[in-house]
Amino acid sequence: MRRRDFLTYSAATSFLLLTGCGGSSNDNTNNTTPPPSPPPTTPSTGLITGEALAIPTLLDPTPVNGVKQFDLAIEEATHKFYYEFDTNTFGINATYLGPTLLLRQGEQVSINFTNNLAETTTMHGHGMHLPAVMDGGPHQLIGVGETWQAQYTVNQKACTNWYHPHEMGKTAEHVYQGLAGLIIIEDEESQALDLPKTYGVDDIPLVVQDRVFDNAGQFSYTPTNQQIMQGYRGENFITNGQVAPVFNAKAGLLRLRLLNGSNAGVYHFSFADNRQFQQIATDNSLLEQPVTLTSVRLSPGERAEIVVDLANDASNSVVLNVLESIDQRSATALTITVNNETAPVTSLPTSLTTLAAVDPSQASNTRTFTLEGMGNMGNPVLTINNQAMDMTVINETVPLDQTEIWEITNTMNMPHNFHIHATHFQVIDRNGSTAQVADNEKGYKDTVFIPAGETVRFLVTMTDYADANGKYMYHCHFLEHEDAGMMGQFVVV
Ligand SMILES: [Cu+2]
Repeated sequence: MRRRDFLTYSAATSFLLLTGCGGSSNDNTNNTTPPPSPPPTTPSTGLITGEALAIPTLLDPTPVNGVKQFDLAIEEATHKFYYEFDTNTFGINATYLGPTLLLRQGEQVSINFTNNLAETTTMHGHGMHLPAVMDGGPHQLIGVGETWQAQYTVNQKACTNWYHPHEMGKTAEHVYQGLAGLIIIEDEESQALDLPKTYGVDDIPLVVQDRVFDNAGQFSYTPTNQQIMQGYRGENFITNGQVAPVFNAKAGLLRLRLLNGSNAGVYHFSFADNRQFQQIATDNSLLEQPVTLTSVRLSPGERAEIVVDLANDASNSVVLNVLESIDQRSATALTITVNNETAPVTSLPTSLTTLAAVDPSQASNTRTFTLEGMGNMGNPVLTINNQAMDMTVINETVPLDQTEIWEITNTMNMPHNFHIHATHFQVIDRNGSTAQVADNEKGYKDTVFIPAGETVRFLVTMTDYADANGKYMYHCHFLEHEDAGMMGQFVVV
């Protein structure tokens, strides 16, 4: 464990010890008559907490000539974060966030986004392996009142992806307003595995974000130049659009699909009692075997599927905490109340999938990317290889079917990450050391965290969709950084 990480985990642990003392009031071991409890008070102001977890709707597709058609409407809305305020938001078929799309490998889909906002936006399939024109990046603008269709054949392994806007210079603000939703991909292998997989019952999506609210309970997306440089983070953590919600689970295995949906927070998820859990999937695939952890780090855009064993927790509560490690803020992400029913799955398979071997000697080329800060506090400009994102420039031309090493160096004194469109990659090493690649990042990834001053290398092959005019993006997924220029374009030929 590197020293920086050790400091972070120490901070997380001391927080857990503190919150662990709070305890529940369900202690029945004392036979003396308890003092009369005060009458329950219903708060009427402030953030609403402790509500039943909102599970995003699983959107029913309409079959049209063998194509599964999903219809989504991007809309202005108001959402209840506060008792006394209605917060102005954007949502997708909802007042905040959007429905979950369940796709199966090999099927044809048409995902239709209608923009009912008063401004243009886009909708990108993050983690999706698809043609560039269906990617929903900055070049696929959806005009006011228009419908844009992402039509493709699902062509990748089982994983948890997501969709969110990606308009040049507007991504951070549009995501902040509430535009994001999950895409769950299944394949024959994942369906055959004895994993918790009943959506909303033992397979739960958790989109975790942080927000700043103003005095009127409105989102305050007003980053200063300094906050653009450092990333815009808030003190209020929300899970599926709620503060500290509660989910009732059966005693047994519970699968949580975690998405760091924040603009610029580095999240460490752990349980208040510091119990072990298993990570079973990274961004773009299952892991070959479950990996045992007590904390999992996700930078913006990254996903992890974790499984927690609640078999011995009937009638008790288990708390999932989130620690944001840049600002060192922590919160309850979810309280899980465990009932007396037995969950259908009580043990995990030991083998989950088979992934490509990580063999850097197969690479024909190394492509280097340097993440840099330019400009100044009055005019923050963030670049990759000395270039700020320019819609008219193709920064990289990548040959089809050739394995490459991409080497990303973060020259700055702040963390970044690196996300690529088009396909997944596999991390080779960190700072030249394969030992620094954690077991839980050995699955297929599309976003990788890069601490200050460090270098990450990954192996990537563009296997499909050659199109000299089809622009894919690579960028830092700290959304303020992306919007301030830390992004580039590549084509596959
Ligand atoms: Cu960044």
